[in-house]
Amino acid sequence: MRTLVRFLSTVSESQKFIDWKRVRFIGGRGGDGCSSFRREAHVPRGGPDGGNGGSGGAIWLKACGNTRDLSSLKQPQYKGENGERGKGSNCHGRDGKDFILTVPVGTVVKDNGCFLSDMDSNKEMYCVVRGGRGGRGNASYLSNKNRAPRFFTPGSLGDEKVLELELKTIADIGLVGFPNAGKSTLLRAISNAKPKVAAYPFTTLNPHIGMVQYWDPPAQVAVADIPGLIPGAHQNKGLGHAFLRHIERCRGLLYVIDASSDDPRDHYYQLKHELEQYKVGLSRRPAAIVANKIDLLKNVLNLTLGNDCPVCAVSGMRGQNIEQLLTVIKRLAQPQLFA
Ligand SMILES: Nc1nc2c(ncn2[C@@H]2O[C@H](COP(=O)(O)OP(=O)(O)OP(=O)(O)O)[C@@H](O)[C@H]2O)c(=O)[nH]1
Ligand SMILES: [Mg+2]
Repeated sequence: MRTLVRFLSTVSESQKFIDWKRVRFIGGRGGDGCSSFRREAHVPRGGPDGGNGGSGGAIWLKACGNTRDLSSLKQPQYKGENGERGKGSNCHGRDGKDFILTVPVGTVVKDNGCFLSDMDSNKEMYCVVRGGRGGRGNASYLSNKNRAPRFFTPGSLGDEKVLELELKTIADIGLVGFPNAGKSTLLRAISNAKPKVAAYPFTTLNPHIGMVQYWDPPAQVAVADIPGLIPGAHQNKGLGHAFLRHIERCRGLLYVIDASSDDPRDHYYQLKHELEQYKVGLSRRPAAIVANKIDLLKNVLNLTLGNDCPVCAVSGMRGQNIEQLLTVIKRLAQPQLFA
């Protein structure tokens, strides 16, 4: 995970982040069997010696912690290697090589919307299509009834599937908030990630993951920063909808609110509403409100926010109350430690 984070933080914001792809996979064709007879001086009736064809290569997906998104799958179609034909002298054809494509950890494989696999751990492999079987050579048909078979079977075609690959980032905690609320500033303050921070909305265009390190007891918590949501995000307004899937798997959520805005309480309820509209039950995940930018407030006590989850008033920019925020994150990510 550490390498992933170091890798992610070096990726520029402008680079396109591809988290959905439809790809055609075709397994390699099996090699045909061979029809041949042994012909050699002083060996009368040498008999059938046609070898079997090799099997076609399969295509595998491999989850890799160093892969950021699905942009490495550049082609619309991938084909496994064909198996070789069988040859005379009982030579079997070589099997087609398997093809391994790397995808990021958290890739979900679907066939026409039907779930096939969730590649949620590093180095996990999933076979998307198998290659075809090699055909039989005429030597394999030799029997007492037929001492000179001439027939052979052709190799069969490999599987063919058009699959959807969808990346759902894996993190323990997700930061959700309106643009400019200070999500990226907070991620910089608590973790090793370095997302861009600027005073205009939609600075963050791609999800970022930061690792928060704890020492007592030693633990790491992955926190995801996604692009800002706007009202109507669940209907694909702004950048929201496309990125909400990256917080679907989070164990806990942090609603980051700009405490200096006119109605922070309303922001909180709007965010909850967006999450619930996107996926039923998402707004009921264990959560905390992070009231950011308290350095801009004259009196923090006047701050009114939702009363259905804990509130943590911080200033990401000044580093105020960050210790308290770290405790809240730990509690959300690892409730067993605080039971
Ligand atoms: N005064 C003050 N300003 C802050 C604080 N946190 C963030 N900011 C400022 O708010 C602006 C937006 O911060 P970002 O961290 O980029 O906000 P964001 O939520 O990631 O924004 P998007 O990526 O656009 O959704 C920047 O100019 C920050 O310097 C804070 O605690 N106090
Ligand atoms: Mg940001």
